[in-house]
Amino acid sequence: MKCDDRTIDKASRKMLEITEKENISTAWDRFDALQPQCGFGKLGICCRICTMGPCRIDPFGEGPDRGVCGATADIIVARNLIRMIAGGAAAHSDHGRDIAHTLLMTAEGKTKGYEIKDEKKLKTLAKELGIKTDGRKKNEIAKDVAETLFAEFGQQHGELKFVQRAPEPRKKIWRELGIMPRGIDREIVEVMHRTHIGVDNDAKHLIMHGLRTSIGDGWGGSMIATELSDVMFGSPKPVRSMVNLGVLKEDEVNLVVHGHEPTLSDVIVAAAQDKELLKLAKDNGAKGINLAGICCTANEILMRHGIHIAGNFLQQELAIATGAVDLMLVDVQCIMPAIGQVASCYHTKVISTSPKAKFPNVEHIQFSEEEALPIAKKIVKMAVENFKNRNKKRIVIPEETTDMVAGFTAENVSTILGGKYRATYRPLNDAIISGRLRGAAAIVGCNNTKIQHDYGHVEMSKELLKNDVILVTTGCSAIADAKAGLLDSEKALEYCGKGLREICDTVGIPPVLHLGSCVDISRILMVLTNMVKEGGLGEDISDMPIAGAAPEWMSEKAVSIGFYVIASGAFTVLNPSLPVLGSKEVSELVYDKIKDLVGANFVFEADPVKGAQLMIEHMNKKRKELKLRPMMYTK
Ligand code: SF4
Ligand code: MSK
Repeated sequence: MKCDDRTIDKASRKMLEITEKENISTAWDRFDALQPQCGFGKLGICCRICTMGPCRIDPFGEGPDRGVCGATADIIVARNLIRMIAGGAAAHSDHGRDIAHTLLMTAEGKTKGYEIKDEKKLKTLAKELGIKTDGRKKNEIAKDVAETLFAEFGQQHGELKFVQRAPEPRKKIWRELGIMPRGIDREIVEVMHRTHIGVDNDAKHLIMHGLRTSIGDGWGGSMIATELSDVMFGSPKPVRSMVNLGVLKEDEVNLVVHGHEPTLSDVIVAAAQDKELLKLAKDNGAKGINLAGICCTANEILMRHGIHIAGNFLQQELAIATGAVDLMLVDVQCIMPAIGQVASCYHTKVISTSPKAKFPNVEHIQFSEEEALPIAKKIVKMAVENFKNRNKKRIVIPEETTDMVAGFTAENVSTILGGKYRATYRPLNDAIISGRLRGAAAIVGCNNTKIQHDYGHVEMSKELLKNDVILVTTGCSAIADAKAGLLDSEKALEYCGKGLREICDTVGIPPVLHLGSCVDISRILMVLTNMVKEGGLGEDISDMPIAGAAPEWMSEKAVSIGFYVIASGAFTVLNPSLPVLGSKEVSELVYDKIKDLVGANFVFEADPVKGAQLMIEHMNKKRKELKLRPMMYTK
């Protein structure tokens, strides 16, 4: 595959020319080398749950139609799919658990380098959770909040606390369908039990439990991660920043953080400003210490500190290939096992830090909250000392950077729209009701070597903006749109329909609002809930002219997200397809019939513009059902 076919991003194209010339293997090369990939795996009809298998079902109906145990394609596909949900929900929820742990240790005075930054949010959360705040110190309140939310993971019966935030009709649907999550971990464990050989052998029954598990992620583990990160590290505010590989600096120490959790990266921000380390950088011939990020760790410190973003998922190896990254610090999730190998071609040190995640050819410095700041300083010092080892002749930093605005939340969107003294979603709802805006859409998720890098996100976003749809985004999708200029509050206006442009111009926001990392899709759930509560757009999320999409998804986390998004009532376009096409029953269920149960379904559409048009059609249908006014400017 040629560089231009691999990515639409100019900076990445330049780096791919370099990796090709230097014979450095990237994800795209490995993808090419793996062709053709296994057709059974793609269709979801390979089972290796027990050692009588692996069993593969013939998709053409000419060979075996069931495994050794008798499992049909429907059973095998459903089991594989909900195991993906369990993997994704576990990743998000364990992230939430780790933040709760940091909060608890901080409240007990056992950490170095942390403080509770948003006391107001802590108190609001405490009230919601029924924890007394009057006359109590913030650490006492924080301890109770952390313990209360810890209990959500192991709860055995009842309903999760944050699930209660959902609109009443939504909760009624979940209760009637028996998919209200009882405990976050409990539902994940039950997926593993049900999918063991010889347990749950009814495809629909399996998928319904997958929905329950995913709700425990979106309205449970992910929401805990978001809420407690805001409490610990501060709630984001709109912030200007820059994106793409051009944020790396030739004359400064470049330290790139990559992964997902904000716990270490947030203290790295402080350590990188340490006077002694800055002096050491100068002594080593560098003008300063430049911090940049990849993937969602990047989004976390972008949202709260405006730290520049070097790139999204498929740019992690390309950042190293600039020859200018002195140290890459990784924690968990979406970190390619290949980075150690790529780094070995350069002077770059890669340091893993999570007790849960080690990588080949990567040095490990274990992170602990008790010693967070000293560990962060040690890592920054290593980056500084590695600056002198650069091979200057091999440094190629693409010049591309784009300005962006990030830092939006469910709370500050209402202040931005309604003003400081009457924070409200009213202007947003009114703009939709009056036909100035068609609706709102969320575009989220990863990059995938099967799809031209960033093309899906950017083209889908542009088509929606043109049709007066306001967008919210997170994760690698946000980074793709930012590189294309869609998060720039002035330049992005040229892509907007007249109605959307009027709103963004008046309020001073970009038409694509960056809400943070993958766990922060929980913020999108709250935006939708607040829109329902504001009134005039129906009684439930599924009544509103809204939609979701993941046009380049690849991870199990994205499957869990997709399921909690449709369970919450949002029609969702996916590319690539879920690995379900080997089962008629599961395909029909997730791509159609599930809407009769939860009011929303998935659609698989490979063309992002067509995908956007499907979302627009869906919004038009909902507008008609709600008897909203005709669109003011666009059809
Ligand atoms: Fe084959 Fe059944 Fe074992 Fe799966 S569980 S590998 S279908 S025998
Ligand atoms: S990092 S899950 S590649 S969005 Fe959250 Fe990006 Fe997808 Fe990872």
